[in-house]
Amino acid sequence: MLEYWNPLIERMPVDELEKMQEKKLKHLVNYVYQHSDFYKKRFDEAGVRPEDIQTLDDLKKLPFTYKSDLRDTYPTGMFCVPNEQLVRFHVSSGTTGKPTVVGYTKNDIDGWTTSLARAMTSIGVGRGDIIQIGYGYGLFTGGLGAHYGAEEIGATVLPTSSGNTERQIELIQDLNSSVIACTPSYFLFMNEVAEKANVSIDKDTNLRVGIFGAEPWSEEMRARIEQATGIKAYDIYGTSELSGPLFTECQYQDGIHIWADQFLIEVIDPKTGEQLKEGERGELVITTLFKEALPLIRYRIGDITVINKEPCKCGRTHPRIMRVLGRADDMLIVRGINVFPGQIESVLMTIPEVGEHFMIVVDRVNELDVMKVQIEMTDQAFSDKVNDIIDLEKKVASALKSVLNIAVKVELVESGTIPRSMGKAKRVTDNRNL
Ligand code: DLL
Repeated sequence: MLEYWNPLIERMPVDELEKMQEKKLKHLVNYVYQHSDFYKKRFDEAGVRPEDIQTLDDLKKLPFTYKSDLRDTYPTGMFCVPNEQLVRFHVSSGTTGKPTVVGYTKNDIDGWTTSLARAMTSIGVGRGDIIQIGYGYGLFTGGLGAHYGAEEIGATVLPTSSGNTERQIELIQDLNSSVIACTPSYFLFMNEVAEKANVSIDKDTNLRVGIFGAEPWSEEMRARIEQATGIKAYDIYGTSELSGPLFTECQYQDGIHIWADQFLIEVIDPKTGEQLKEGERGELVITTLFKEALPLIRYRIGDITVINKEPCKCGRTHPRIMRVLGRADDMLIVRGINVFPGQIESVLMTIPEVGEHFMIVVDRVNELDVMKVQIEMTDQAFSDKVNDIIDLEKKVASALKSVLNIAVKVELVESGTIPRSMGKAKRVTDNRNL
């Protein structure tokens, strides 16, 4: 049965939704102009005044904001409210530079929670479900974000956080968890640990839904997960700058619904900054329509996706984004050819002998880029015969070449050799920048 958290909003006719967006956008530009020196300066430099923004079409007159702006104004230079109005901070790990700090007012937390309550309801999760949250709790937004959404819909939360994998399996069994929320790579690892302990997620547990995100993953990986564990695997997307985890697919698993009353989305050509048409692949840009502490105007997240405004079979009228391929800066350029790690995953997951864990290693040898993919075989496919191994390496290399248009060296490694992840998986070792 189809359920909605707020049917009036979720099924609102598109023209009404757009009117609402227009009103909120006008309010937003005035608000940031008055409350943030950062935005005032940025608007002034671009020669835009709040009154220039009257329609949604005027959005393109506004200057972009970037992750580097958050870093340059570290920690709170872009905030529009004084610290005493904040109820929480989250801080990014800063693995690729200075960390970014996001502050939340009470209303910001409520808006975030509402977004997730709608999302979780749209995948048929609600009261009576036991949601085990295996995203990290703490400065990372995954744990607490999912937690608030799950409590809002009346589900029971089991806040395991990430790690302690044997105990996660025990609790799935002992407390009858019906939903698991964690990164897809961590769930694969959990399944591996369960199998070693002779526990079948499919037969020995009540798990029926997975809420997987925080990292790119492919349709082919979804097929593998669903087939191996008997659960329905849903994609969840969000970023810490926008709040944290925010949006999921609905039960039709056909794109991620972005709540248009809360966020305005565009897809642009990353080189020219021009808006692209619906259906064209480009860089996602989001404007927040409800946030008070850290509103973002035309924020260039850097994720590559496609917008789909077709009405969804579920009856929701809000636009969808199709599976996120990753950030533009996750893209590898190997001998001048663009390669997303997700493309490699898609190819590997169609080859039955290949297991779910892999590592892409890029080196520069004699001034030439060389890409190697290390993969583990599935236990069923494991063979001691050298010829079988060579044949499989050739098969995988040729499948990768036909999609990527570049020669890839394939190396089969022993099961368990590739590091497992309990959070975001690290799939690439690029030795060229060392
Ligand atoms: O990863 C928030 C989150 C937590 C989302 C739990 C979903 C579940 P950040 O650490 O700021 O926030 O990382 C955000 O991760 O820009 C994407 O590049 C990537 N990402 C997140 N979800 C997906 C997804 C959280 N479903 C960055 N598919 C984003 C592809 C994703 N990439």
